[in-house]
Amino acid sequence: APTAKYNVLFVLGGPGAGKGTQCEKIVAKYGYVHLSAGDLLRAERADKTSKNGDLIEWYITNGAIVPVEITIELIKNAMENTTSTNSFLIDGFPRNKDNLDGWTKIMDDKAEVKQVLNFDLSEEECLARAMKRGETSGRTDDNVESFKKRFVTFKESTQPIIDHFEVKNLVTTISSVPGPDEVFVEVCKVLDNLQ
Ligand code: UP5
Ligand code: MG
Repeated sequence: APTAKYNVLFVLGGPGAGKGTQCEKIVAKYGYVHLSAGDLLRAERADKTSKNGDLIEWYITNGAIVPVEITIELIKNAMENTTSTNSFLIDGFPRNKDNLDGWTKIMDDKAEVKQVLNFDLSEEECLARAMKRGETSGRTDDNVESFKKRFVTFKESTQPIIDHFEVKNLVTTISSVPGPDEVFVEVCKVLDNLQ
């Protein structure tokens, strides 16, 4: 029998805009499985048996986007290894045209993108939050130099992907200025209307 397609929500927004924070809340209330592309890449980088560790480290530290062949494999494996649900939050992906083309090629017939949540926060606020988190995160890209590169990449490469989904009427943009609980109220309005 044909299996149902995966339900996917993409979660986008600038570096430090609150994607991961809101995804945790969505998981707790709605039971999606959260796949952060950045977390998957950091785990792969930490895996001593991976041949891609050094390459991933270079891209992350430089705020650049890892070639999609690597990222899509990690996402696809994580989806296929999940048995509890077929609904996924994909956080921080697709970030550029290479990512989108890779997704379309590998996943388009297996997954339906129901919605794109776009968390909106100014560069100044994103920087402030990332630097504060950097005091404890241990992330090699939570420093001013890497952050500036991440933000340029977001504006130049990721915003056009958000625009692409906007044309398909799939995007809801939510301000990340208020506190996490207030932002989540707006997220719930979107998710309560999805089926
Ligand atoms: N915070 C959160 N919400 C708040 C609120 N409403 N009010 C006040 N504070 C709030 O939040 C950041 C900080 O802000 C936290 O301290 C939080 O408590 C506070 P977080 O939820 O972590 O924000 P998030 O948007 O998830 O920030 P993150 O740094 O994870 O975003 P990035 O997009 O920069 O990082 P990601 O992990 O997605 O990617 C990292 C790198 O991996 C990329 O730069 C790239 O090099 C690589 N990558 C790829 O190459 N390909 C991919 O597909 C994905 C990643
Ligand atoms: Mg994150």
